[in-house]
Amino acid sequence: MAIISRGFRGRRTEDRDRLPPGQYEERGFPVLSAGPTPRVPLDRWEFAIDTEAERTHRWTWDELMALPAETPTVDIHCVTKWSKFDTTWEGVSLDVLFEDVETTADYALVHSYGGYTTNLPLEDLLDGKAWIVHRFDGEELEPRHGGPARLLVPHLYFWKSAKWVRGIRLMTEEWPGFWETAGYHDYGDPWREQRYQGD
Ligand SMILES: Nc1nc2c(c(=O)[nH]1)N[C@H]1C(S)=C(S)[C@@H](COP(=O)(O)O)O[C@H]1N2
Ligand SMILES: [Mo]
Repeated sequence: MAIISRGFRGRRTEDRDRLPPGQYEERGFPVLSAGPTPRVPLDRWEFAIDTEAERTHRWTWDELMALPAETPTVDIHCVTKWSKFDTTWEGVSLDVLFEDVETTADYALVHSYGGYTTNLPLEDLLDGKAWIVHRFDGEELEPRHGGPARLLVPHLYFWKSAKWVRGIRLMTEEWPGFWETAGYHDYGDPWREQRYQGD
């Protein structure tokens, strides 16, 4: 029995292969917030994409909820060295939100209620790589973890997954966000251990 289920679940060596360099596996869910948790009532919540041509695409909470949702299960990696395997989320793929957005911009600056920002190439938000999530582990996303909704970009260090997400500004040049301005890496690939500028 045990042997069969191990065959399905993957061997321990495979679990080790899921850990990027310098990371350890965390079973809890630490909270890392650079400031207080902003509270935004859902009837005043909105998400917006602003293009480099000054066009704005907006969604209210109800409009976001009416879009087709996905339930990604992903590993997440924080630059403070914890990784968490098989986290389960529910939310809207950025591919859905970008469907009608016309842009030639290469960069995105994500901004949050509360003022947090983070930058990444636009292509890292597309093709099934990123979501606006509002549920975690089958429950409403807790405010301290970014509720009502946060960005989820699991292939980059978790500081790119902006909590309390409010919008995305598209830009022709890269503009560093909060941690990137403080010396963290502009891209932040955990597999290449891009923690700080120059890594
Ligand atoms: N708005 C906002 N988003 C944020 C942060 C923050 O301070 N403010 N911290 C980032 C960092 S460094 C990490 S590791 C994750 C932590 O998410 P968690 O608190 O849900 O674990 O959120 C990221 N998103
Ligand atoms: Mo982090």
